[in-house]
Formats: sequence, structure tokens, C-alpha cells
Amino acid sequence: MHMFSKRMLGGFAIVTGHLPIATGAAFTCKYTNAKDEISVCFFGDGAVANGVFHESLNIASMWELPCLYVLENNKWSMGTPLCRTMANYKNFPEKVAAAYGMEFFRLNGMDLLNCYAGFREAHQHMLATRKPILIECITERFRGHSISDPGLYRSKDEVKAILEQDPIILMKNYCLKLGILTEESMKQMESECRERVVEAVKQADSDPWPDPQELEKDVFVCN
Ligand SMILES: Cc1ncc(C[n+]2csc(CCOP(=O)(O)OP(=O)(O)O)c2C)c(N)n1
Repeated sequence: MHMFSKRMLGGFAIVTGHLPIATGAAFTCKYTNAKDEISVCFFGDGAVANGVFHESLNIASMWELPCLYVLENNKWSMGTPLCRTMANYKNFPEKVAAAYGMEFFRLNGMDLLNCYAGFREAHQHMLATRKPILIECITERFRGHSISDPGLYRSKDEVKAILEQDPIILMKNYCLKLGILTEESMKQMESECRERVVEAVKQADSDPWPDPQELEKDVFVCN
């Protein structure tokens, strides 16, 4: 939630707070005629009952803005199931996309290859049409919403069955079976990743604090 870079415009504590920002980034692509660029926006199923979701899709479709909206549907928003937040929730995203005249893709978010193929196609389609697309990735949540959520609304057996579908482990097993990777090369990769994370944390801890004057830099309206 707290990461930000030039090409990664941040995560936001306000559910759907980032949808207009992503839509604005898509507007920038159009306005600056950046024909090989698109804006990509991820959000959970907790966002789809919010008005900002609808406003963003509507304007993106109307103005033909190249925004790829990616709904990660894990069927829970905090401890509330989708059926209690969304009227007519079955196949809801598909219907919303149709209502705004947008292309819609449903992907198996637990299957890396399915997602790879789907995202690739969506990307190519957007480069050709410059219009927005809504992708729904059906997925699962391995833990509670946050560390303060003990997840008591799901049984241990339910969570165990979900953990067995972990796409990273399934992909790892698939690669081992095909002989693309070995147990050793996997371990090597894992330790390299761990080292990179440790290095990044060290750098973050040792970097100087920014100058407080920076707070107002690039802010156009201040009180
Ligand atoms: C506008 C707004 N309303 C309510 C909240 C409180 N809230 C925080 S997370 C959340 C649910 C988010 O659901 P989802 O995006 O599906 O994420 P998940 O629970 O699956 O992690 C809510 C309602 C908020 N942050 N912003």
C-alpha cells in the first residue's frame, strides 16, 4: 500500500481511491498520444459496489481511455462475502462491463498460465483498439484481510483446501515435472530473492529522510 514510483502510482487505503487516478493515467496516455502505453489498475471485489468504480468505467469507456481494470475477486471484502455487498452478484462484473460497452475477460487467478495468456491477449487488444477492458481474476485469499483479521468466518478445512491450490507451488511442481527447474535451482532462486529483499530493506532503513520542503513539491493546490 505504501509503495510508489514513477510508473507505479501507489496503493490507497480508501477502497477505489485509486481508480480515478488510473483512469487519469489512461487519459494521459491518450492526451500525449503514447500509443504503446496503457494504464493498469488492480482492485478487490470490495470495490465493485462503490460508485467510483462505475464512474471510472463509464468515463473510460465513453472517452476511449486505455485503462486495464483488473478485479481480483477473492469473494470476500474483509469478512463480508460478495453476496452480502452486491445485488445480483453472480457474473456481476461481466454484466457491468457489458453495461458500459467494454470488453470483458474472466481468468483463473489461481492459474499462472491462464493469467499470462489472458493478460497478453487483453494487452494486445488494447494496443490495437486503445479502449478499456475489465478483467476479472477469480482467486482465493490465503489469510484474513489483514493481521488484525483472524478469519473466523472460514473453517480450517476450507482454508486448507485453498492453500493446496497455491498457484506458486502448483507452478513450481509443474516446472519440476517438465524438468525446466530443479529443486536446487529453485532453492538458488529463493535465496537470491531473499537477498534482494534484505538488501532493499537495508537500503530503505539507511536512506536519509526526505526534506520536509518536498511535501509541497508538485502539489498544485494547497490550503
Ligand atoms: C471507501 C472505503 N470504505 C470502506 C473502507 C474499509 N475497508 C477497508 S478494506 C475493505 C474491504 C476491501 O475489500 P477487497 O478490496 O475485496 O479486499 P480484501 O478484503 O479481499 O483484501 C473495506 C470495506 C475503506 N478502506 N474505504
